[in-house]
Amino acid sequence: MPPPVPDDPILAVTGGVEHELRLPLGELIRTLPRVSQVADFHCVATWTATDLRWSGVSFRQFWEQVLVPRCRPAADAVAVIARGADGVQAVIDLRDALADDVMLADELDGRPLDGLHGAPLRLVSPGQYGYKNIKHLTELEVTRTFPKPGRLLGEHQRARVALEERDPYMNARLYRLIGRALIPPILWLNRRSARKAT
Ligand SMILES: Nc1nc2c(c(=O)[nH]1)N[C@H]1C(S)=C(S)[C@@H](COP(=O)(O)O)O[C@H]1N2
Ligand SMILES: [Mo]
Repeated sequence: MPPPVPDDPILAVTGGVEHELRLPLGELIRTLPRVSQVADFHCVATWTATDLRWSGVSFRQFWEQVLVPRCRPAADAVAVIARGADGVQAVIDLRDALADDVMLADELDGRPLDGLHGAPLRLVSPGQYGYKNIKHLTELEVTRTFPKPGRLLGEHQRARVALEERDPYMNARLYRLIGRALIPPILWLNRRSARKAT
């Protein structure tokens, strides 16, 4: 179940900053120029959604025009931990977060994001696997070190699709084989729950 969207959603900036910030999403969206892009989306478990039109604001513009002047992040900051309202989080290396195509998106295919795909705001980083694209984004924690990834299905520090950085420890080809083998049972479970819901 997607987490409920509060009446006055905010994006908090915490951690390695001089001033923490709780920014209402309305203000975030009004402050920065609107951008959009069409991109493919790759889940690490091997499925891909093609030609998605995202719109919102650029993460780099948010960083440069809002976060840096208002929060003053530590000079040695290396990453942000993006957190969703459902408690799911991902570490985004600043080298990836500040790429041209990383967005804070509030619309998908011309409509406001729905609960399934991350309402009200989502981090979109098409160059990285889906698990870095945090939905229901509520907090960005600035960090000065990289947390150690978990051993089982751990989070790769970069998770760049082009380099097939699926997992910090497991060989990418083995990961891909396991992911593909799991598609049929997952489809079956999906269809079964869709049937039950109707
Ligand atoms: N908040 C939150 N964000 C999340 C997830 C999640 O469970 N919670 N799952 C991640 C994973 S693994 C993938 S592949 C994508 C799936 O995006 P979709 O649900 O829009 O297809 O969301 C990512 N972002
Ligand atoms: Mo995923």
